[in-house]
Amino acid sequence: MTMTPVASLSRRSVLGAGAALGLAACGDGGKPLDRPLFSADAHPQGYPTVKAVEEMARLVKERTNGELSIRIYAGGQLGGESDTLEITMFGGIDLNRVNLAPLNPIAPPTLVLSLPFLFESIPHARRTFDGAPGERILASLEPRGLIGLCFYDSGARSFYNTKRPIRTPDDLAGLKVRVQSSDLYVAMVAAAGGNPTPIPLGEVYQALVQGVVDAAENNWPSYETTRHYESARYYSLTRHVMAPEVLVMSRRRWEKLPQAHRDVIRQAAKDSVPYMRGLWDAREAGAQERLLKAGVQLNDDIDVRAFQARMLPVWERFMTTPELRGLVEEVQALGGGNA
Ligand code: GTR
Repeated sequence: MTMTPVASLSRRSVLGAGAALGLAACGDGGKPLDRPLFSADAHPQGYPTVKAVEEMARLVKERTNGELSIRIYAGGQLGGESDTLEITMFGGIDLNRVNLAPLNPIAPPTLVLSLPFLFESIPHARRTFDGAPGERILASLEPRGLIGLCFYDSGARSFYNTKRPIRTPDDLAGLKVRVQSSDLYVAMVAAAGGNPTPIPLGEVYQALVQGVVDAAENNWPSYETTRHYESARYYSLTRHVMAPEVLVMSRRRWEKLPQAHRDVIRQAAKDSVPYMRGLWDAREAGAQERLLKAGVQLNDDIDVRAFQARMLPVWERFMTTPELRGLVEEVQALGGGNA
């Protein structure tokens, strides 16, 4: 199954969101725009990613003496992540907090951190995001029109569904599984035994209720916020992907900023990361506790080896260049121990 190439997506969404943001008079005239930076997030107010960008906005305002400010459009107001990313590349949205998955078709190095069962633990993932591989992956976005500012935590993604606990790949057989807009996720779910269906996050609740899909996969906080647990009660701790969230900026907008403002933005983004981690850890633990009380059926008896064995061809299919394989090795070298 092939995904829609980002470049061929309809411009309707781009123009629609541009109009919503009042961008008609804000072309590429070369003059700095006298307005806040617009920032998109699929998650609602109060979610750790939104709060992290609020914190970054506070720092940016303070450190530029109010010359730069950021206005956040949360809750997917500006569209799904693939669409808003396209708009960001065009320059219609300035900042965008997305998961790594919709960047997979745009910048191949992002595939590395999305590989199933790449990380041994969350500390391993964090060392990678903070270290040299993370920096290189963020930098790989620049030729694609995006400035990679920082990674935010996203915990581990696990499968949940409306039918049964998932212990082995055989339990996924016959289930229609919603995935994000990434060929890697499509291949991963197919290899794990399910039938992958790419759907934007905002449409998944309805798709689960109506039986258009039987399953999805996500971390605890997203599973709670989206209320997917109301119909998909079986959460199985496969922890198959630990890919991070990313904050990107439109390169078009970036290039219009004076160097001093660019430095402030980069630093403020980095400074919001530890703040976000604190929020994330608390939110993840809280979400799990609340969901179990709400009747979610947790299964943590997972045949991890059986899932891992099925992922080998997926790794081979996507890690096609020496650059990508080199990055994988660098990430693996950061493993070992949970400290
Ligand atoms: C969440 C992530 C979102 C979005 C969502 C999804 O974990 O924070 O950015 O990617 O998953 O599955 O669409």
